[in-house]
Amino acid sequence: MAKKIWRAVWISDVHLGTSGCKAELLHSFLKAHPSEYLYMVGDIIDGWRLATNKWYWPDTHNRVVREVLRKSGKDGTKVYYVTGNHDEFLRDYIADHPFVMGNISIVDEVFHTTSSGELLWVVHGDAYDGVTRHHRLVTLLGDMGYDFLLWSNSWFIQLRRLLGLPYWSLSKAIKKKVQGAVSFIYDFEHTIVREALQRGVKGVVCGHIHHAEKKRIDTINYYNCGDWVESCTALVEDENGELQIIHWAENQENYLSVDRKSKEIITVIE
Ligand SMILES: [Mn+2]
Repeated sequence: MAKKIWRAVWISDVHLGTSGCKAELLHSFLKAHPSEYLYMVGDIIDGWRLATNKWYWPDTHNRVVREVLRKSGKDGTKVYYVTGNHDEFLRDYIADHPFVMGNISIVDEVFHTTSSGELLWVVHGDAYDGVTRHHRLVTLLGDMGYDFLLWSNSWFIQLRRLLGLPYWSLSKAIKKKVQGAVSFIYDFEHTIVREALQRGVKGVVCGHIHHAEKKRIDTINYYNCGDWVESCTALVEDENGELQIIHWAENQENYLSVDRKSKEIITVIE
């Protein structure tokens, strides 16, 4: 039986070049979802890491790149690489005109028409969060990881005890952070929807906040691709123009082999 060809596939926040990237799962997802259009909605290659000399590039990351190139060639998939804040180095190359090489285009934003005729605005979204743009250091620190936070916290608690200071709860601090994240997500979604309304589109597809979503806000269909650092989610459009979220890590045989230690505590604002 021939494989189903999806009309469009959207992925974002892959962060190739970091150890957190679930490249093997992404590779198997891409292989299983041939499509007419493939939108890579920003933060695909993590250029911030490149700049910090902590560059990490195993063969699994090459396989993802090769699979995308193979699709654009053999399958004839139209590939759009939409720039994000972690791959902002690409924005310099396309400042004057979009970069086009065969079926691959690098753009800051792009419009997609679903097979049911809905016009969607496709953009990474970092320009609309109001936090990350000014807190690059915070997100870089976030990469240092949850384990480190726990480790340093135990030292911190001992130090406080030595100094006769009252106990300081890590879990309380995290809860506070999560509450902050909820309002951060709310602000992001409503800001980008306002922008979408101004553009006269029916919906917006974005990424950036690592939180897959499909919902209606005002009159706009809001879609977020999620990420391939933690949730391993993507958006797909079927032949009727219906978009759905795919949770690829769930029910995958190789799920347990995936390194789950690399959870990033501040991943939500990346
Ligand atoms: Mn981003």
